[in-house]
Amino acid sequence: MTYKRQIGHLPIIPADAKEHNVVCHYCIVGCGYKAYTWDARYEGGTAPNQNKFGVDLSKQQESDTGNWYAPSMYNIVKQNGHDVHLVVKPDKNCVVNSGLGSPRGARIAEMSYSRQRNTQLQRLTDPLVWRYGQMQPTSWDDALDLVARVTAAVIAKQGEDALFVSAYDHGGAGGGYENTWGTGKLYFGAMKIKNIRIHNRPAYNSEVHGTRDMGIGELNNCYEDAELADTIVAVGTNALETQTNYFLNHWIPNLRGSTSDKKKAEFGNEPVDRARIVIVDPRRTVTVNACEVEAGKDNVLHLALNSGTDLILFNAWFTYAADKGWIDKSFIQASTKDFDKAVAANKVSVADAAKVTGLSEADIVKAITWIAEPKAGGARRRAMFAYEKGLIWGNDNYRTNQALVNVALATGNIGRPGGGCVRMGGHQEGYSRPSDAHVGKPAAYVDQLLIGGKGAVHHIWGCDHYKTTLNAMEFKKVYKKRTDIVKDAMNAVPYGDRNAMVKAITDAIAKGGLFAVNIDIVPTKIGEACHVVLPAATSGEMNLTSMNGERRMRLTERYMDPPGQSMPDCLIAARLANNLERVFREIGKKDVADKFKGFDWKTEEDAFMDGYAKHEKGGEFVTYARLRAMGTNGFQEPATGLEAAGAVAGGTSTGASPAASSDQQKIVGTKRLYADGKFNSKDGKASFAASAWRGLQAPGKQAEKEKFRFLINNGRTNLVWQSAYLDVDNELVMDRWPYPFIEMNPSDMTELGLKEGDLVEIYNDNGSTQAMTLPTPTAKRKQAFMLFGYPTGVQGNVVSKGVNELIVPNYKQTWGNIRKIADAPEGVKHLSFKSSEYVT
Ligand SMILES: Nc1nc2c(c(=O)[nH]1)N[C@H]1C(S)=C(S)[C@@H](COP(=O)(O)OP(=O)(O)OC[C@H]3O[C@@H](n4cnc5c(=O)[nH]c(N)nc54)[C@H](O)[C@@H]3O)O[C@H]1N2
Ligand SMILES: Nc1nc2c(c(=O)[nH]1)N[C@H]1C(S)=C(S)[C@@H](COP(=O)(O)OP(=O)(O)OC[C@H]3O[C@@H](n4cnc5c(=O)[nH]c(N)nc54)[C@H](O)[C@@H]3O)O[C@H]1N2
Ligand code: SF4
Ligand SMILES: [Mo]
Repeated sequence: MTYKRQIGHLPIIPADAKEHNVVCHYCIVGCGYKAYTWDARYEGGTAPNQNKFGVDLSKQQESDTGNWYAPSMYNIVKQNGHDVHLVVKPDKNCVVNSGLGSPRGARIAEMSYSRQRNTQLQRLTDPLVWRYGQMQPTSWDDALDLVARVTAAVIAKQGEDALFVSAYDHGGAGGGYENTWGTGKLYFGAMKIKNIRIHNRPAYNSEVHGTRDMGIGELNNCYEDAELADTIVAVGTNALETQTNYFLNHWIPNLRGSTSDKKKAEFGNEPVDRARIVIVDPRRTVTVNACEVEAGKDNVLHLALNSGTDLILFNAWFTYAADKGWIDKSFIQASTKDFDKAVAANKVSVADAAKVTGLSEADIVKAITWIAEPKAGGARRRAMFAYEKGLIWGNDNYRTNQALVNVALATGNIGRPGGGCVRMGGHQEGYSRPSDAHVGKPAAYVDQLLIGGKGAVHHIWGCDHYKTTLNAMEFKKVYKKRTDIVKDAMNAVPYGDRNAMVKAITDAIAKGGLFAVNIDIVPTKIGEACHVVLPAATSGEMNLTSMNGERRMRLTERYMDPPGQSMPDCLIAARLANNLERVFREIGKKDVADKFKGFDWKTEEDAFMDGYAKHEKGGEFVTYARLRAMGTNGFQEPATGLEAAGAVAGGTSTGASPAASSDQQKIVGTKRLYADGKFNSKDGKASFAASAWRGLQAPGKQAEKEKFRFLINNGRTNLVWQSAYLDVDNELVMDRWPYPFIEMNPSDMTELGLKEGDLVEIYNDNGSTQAMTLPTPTAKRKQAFMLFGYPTGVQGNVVSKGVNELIVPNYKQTWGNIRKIADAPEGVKHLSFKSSEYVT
């Protein structure tokens, strides 16, 4: 019997099991999986013709066989109303992960809704409305009518600016092209909503305006570039834990020196070495540890800089490379502009950068030497630059992003094999929406407007600000007060009297109340404040498309029924639009009602064909049928044409017209962006940026740093996906982390009288929260690292409201004090506090 999973025997996948393409719906990497389903009344056998693997399972399989699956990859679910066995296992033939799973993706099956096996019974199955003092189930018609009437009444009286929206903009679960189009067409097409924010930041903007404004999209290379690079530069990304199989399947082979054949095939006579890696992170991560073990310490340079000082480091590299002439002059000449201006504006000495960053001058020089010094024989060194939340949610985000791109551009590393200057990524991507130009730049700071009493109705799609926003304590305090005003008013009228109910709600709004609607797959913390909760279907329960960090687009096929009455988000958006149209017509606003036409979709495929296929670059070549045929490898966006099936992938387009083509034709994609040296600007040139250092930029951060003793660095860990929304009732994760950990140096703990597992309070002028101590000998003194977004202790409570001039938040630079609350409680006593570092 597997530990706590209550499985004594796993059924053999029969030869006739249905096979579905699946892309892991968690992180950006988008590993390929296959879902196998078959009737729950039978299983396959050990003979080759009786099982899906076609092998003799009565014999011992080799150690890295693909002919097995783990208990976490198994469940019993409903498919078209019938019980079926479900196995979701990594696909060996997917070029992204080559059969690797991760502690998140390898659990897709057991994290599915199953009444048969009691997994994810927390899932929302019916629309819920606030009725008689609590949330009660109801029909879609009833719930949508209430939402539409209140929303329409508010818009009719106060205009669209009174409708506030929070919505994901990503791919994977709680996203995807279908669902971003559904929500986008509703809020940016039928309406022009201005007070809207994205799931992970308090405004509607880009995380990476910096690179985009230089003419360079942030996902410009392919995963193979990590196998071809001479040097990988990893900034604020803990890739082993957060982009796991990209790291394991594409970085590690190069760091081990096992990609030489690929390099020789690509680069011919250039000297070929195993890769070296520069890691920029104030903290020693397990990624640093893994690189040291796999590449040897001599090939790893960890620059543990002072928090938030990346910008000046990059400017020092840029200055040094320019001085030495370690730059790609012909590329700079042909494809860029403003190089000389940027060199002058960003000039900084290695000595000055060393002072600010706390690094040694020698290490700064060593890094740029690894990045840019020409190889023996004069060949250009190929460097790949990868960054994520340590930069994106860091100090002076816009300019720091630009300062890094400056270095990549100057060294000729964009659009070339073994190069790229890219986001590592968070979720997969899946953005398809009408123009957001009306939102403006800088966009509205939605959280602060809500805190300031603005907004009448709030629609929240698949995000939980109570756990994940900044200044979260203040946000929750005000949000609860405002939504309670509406709840109290709703309690005072009979639910069945719709006119009286809508009047009571709008009167309460006039008194500072806020009417809140949450669309999610499980009950959330912010959902507790809401008046209507609508149940969404998610990946695997609907057909869903998205792309990964190398723009690889695939279709995850529906392999099971959604729980109860839940529906895909795009169809919820469409039904909401239908109801708004009806209500506006009823109240005599025909012109407004007409704007909500065009939402007659019956399926998610209708939403896809209305959105992606019509509006995205190359979308005319992309259909569900073609994606299905292209399996877990799909194609890399943008699509450029079609070719006959059986032709070599990656070839050039035959120019076949999409109309004349059959579903058998393959979609031709784009391996790297900007391979032709042309960028996203009017003249096709990328521009260098002036990005001089200006200290801790966000208002209040410097003062906070001076006032409080500990850096409260924060982020992720391998086992936990995001705010643990699927894990709250799950033993695997909650057993390991009943409380969010806070990594602390053991000497700091001794000073504060703390032992391992003790509960501590973290506090500053923004708020307070709690965590469990995790002694970490490699942690620097006074530098703590806390798990973010956790249900039993929200790190965002102590993050200030300080943002940059484009309203991009700065979660990482947070300072606070720490004090003991209690000895390790019972739920913590069984935990291991051993180091997570490994040695070989
Ligand atoms: N302090 C601090 N704060 C941070 C960060 C940090 O590093 N430090 N990082 C930020 C980042 S990068 C991110 S991405 C955010 C995450 O912030 P959120 O997006 O608010 O957090 P998630 O846990 O990803 O919440 C996703 C919600 O979507 C729901 N969901 C899942 N699938 C579906 C679906 O198919 N349909 C619908 N409708 N809902 C679905 C889940 O149940 C869950 O409630 O946090 C940000 N906040
Ligand atoms: N296991 C797991 N994987 C995930 C997720 C998850 O929840 N769990 N979430 C996904 C999502 S939505 C996202 S956005 C990504 C995030 O992926 P990452 O960005 O890799 O994750 P984080 O842990 O938020 O932050 C990365 C590192 O930034 C460092 N950092 C902090 N301050 C600074 C600084 O001033 N400079 C530099 N250079 N580094 C700094 C932190 O020490 C941390 O090690 O992960 C994705 N993958
Ligand atoms: S690395 Fe990311 S995409 Fe791959 S299995 Fe893990 S969570 Fe899923
Ligand atoms: Mo993210």
